[in-house]
Amino acid sequence: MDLRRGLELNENISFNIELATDLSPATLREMYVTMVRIRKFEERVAELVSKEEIICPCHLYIGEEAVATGVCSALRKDDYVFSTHRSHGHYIAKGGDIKALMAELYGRATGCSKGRGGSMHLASPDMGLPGSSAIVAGTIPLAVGAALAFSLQKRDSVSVAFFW
Ligand SMILES: Cc1ncc(C[n+]2csc(CCOP(=O)(O)OP(=O)(O)O)c2C)c(N)n1
Repeated sequence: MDLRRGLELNENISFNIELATDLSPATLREMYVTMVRIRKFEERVAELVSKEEIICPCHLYIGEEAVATGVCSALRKDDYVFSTHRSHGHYIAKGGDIKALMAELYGRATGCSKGRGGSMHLASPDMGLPGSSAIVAGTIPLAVGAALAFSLQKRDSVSVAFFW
């Protein structure tokens, strides 16, 4: 696929695609494992939804694993991410507990949101995922608010809004 197609007429747009060559083999392997972990989890969820074992609405993250993995691999535990209606991958990449995630999809009290949130309202505050919002673009003001709080606290944490 030609990624430049459609943009050729705009002379002001230039492309500077750099490979992340400074990442160590161990880091790359860890990132690959995270992507596979997300994919396997999602495939299992798809099966369970089709069998109506899981009845909460689920939006899968298949095909987007690299986005969450790449972003979260550059973050620390005390950095925040705010996630969307398609939040399983963000939760896993940020280091959330997978059993607590599955329990949440089953609506169990042991779920990461105590079984009250479901797929679209995952949270793992200890891992830097304060919450998820199914309101389109709703993560942007949340992340900006957290960034303002970090700034006022003179804390060097980063706040990320996933919004698609
Ligand atoms: C403010 C708002 N308007 C409408 C909706 C209904 N809605 C839920 S998902 C969605 C589409 C979101 O598209 P995109 O952000 O591209 O995510 P995708 O599901 O396609 O990955 C819409 C319009 C919503 N959740 N919030």
